[in-house]
Amino acid sequence: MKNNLKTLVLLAAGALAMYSCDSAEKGGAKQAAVAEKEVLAVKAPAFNADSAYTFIQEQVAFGPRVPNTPAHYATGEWIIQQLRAYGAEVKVQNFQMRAFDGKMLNLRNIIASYKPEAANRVLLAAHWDTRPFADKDDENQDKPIDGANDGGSGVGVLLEIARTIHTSEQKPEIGVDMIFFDGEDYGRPDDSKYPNMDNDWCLGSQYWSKNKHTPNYRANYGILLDMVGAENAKFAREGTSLQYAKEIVDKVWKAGNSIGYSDYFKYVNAPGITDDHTYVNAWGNIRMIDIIEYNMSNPDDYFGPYHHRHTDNMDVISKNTLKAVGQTVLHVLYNE
Ligand code: AHN
Ligand code: ZN
Repeated sequence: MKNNLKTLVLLAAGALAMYSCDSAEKGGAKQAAVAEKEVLAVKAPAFNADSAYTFIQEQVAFGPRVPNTPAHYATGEWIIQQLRAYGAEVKVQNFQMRAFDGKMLNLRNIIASYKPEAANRVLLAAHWDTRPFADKDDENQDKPIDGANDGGSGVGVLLEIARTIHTSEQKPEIGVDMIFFDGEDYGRPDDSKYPNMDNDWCLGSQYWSKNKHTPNYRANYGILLDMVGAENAKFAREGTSLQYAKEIVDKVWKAGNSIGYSDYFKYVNAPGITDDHTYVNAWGNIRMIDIIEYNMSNPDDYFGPYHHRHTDNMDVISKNTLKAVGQTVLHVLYNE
């Protein structure tokens, strides 16, 4: 009771203080009500969608980031270099895994940490490889895709969050880790001559979930970003995320809706899918949600019309969507 009272008084004082500042410019009781509400949430620094967009362009300019190619290696070096420039402690996991087609892939998971000493941590993730084929396309199915959205967008948003944490005076209280998973998109095409198999997608997160970058690594929870850049994207509450981490879905959707992105974070439940968060939850024992575009207008395909097609290029990327996702994730980080 005593504490509650103290909190109330502090909130009222804060509201009054903000009211008097505001009133000089705008005035009105409405401002006071808004100010009182805002005292409860920390305002995160602004997410710069122009910069995130440029990070996607830069990735695409390397060429498709297909494992065992020079473009893939060079992109990995570039991601490491960016993260170091933005003040993160960076660890790289080098490993090999066999793909569904028998090829041995040289893969790298890249892990960036802010405040590595903090016990309370949030883990962000995205995959940085691109699909070696365009198996849903009508043409050039055997050629790799640009992966501007599938791969590029998640990395672009994470790099921009890294840049924001580094350049803002204001820092999150919690520690933040970012994992750039490799080998996510080397799954077996549906019509492949190779036999069906389990666990053909998400090779990097499978490896990391069994071989953490530091022994006994813990995070309070994780947020995976996959296909977070397409124009007019809708993010539904994905089934695997709800199964393992419903409170985190609630937290992130509430954050997105509270700061004005209700057009993106929809209160719609979608079927569960296999993505990197599946292995982090099931094998890595860390609850992680997936912010992934859900195609609400096509009951036959979970994913957008560009998915695993050559149309997954810069033309599908929207700065508004990047802003909605990046600002929402920053809001969550800065309110922990
Ligand atoms: C399935 O297609 C079931 N999972 C892969 C999810 C994915 C592909 N994310 C990006 N590309
Ligand atoms: Zn994909």
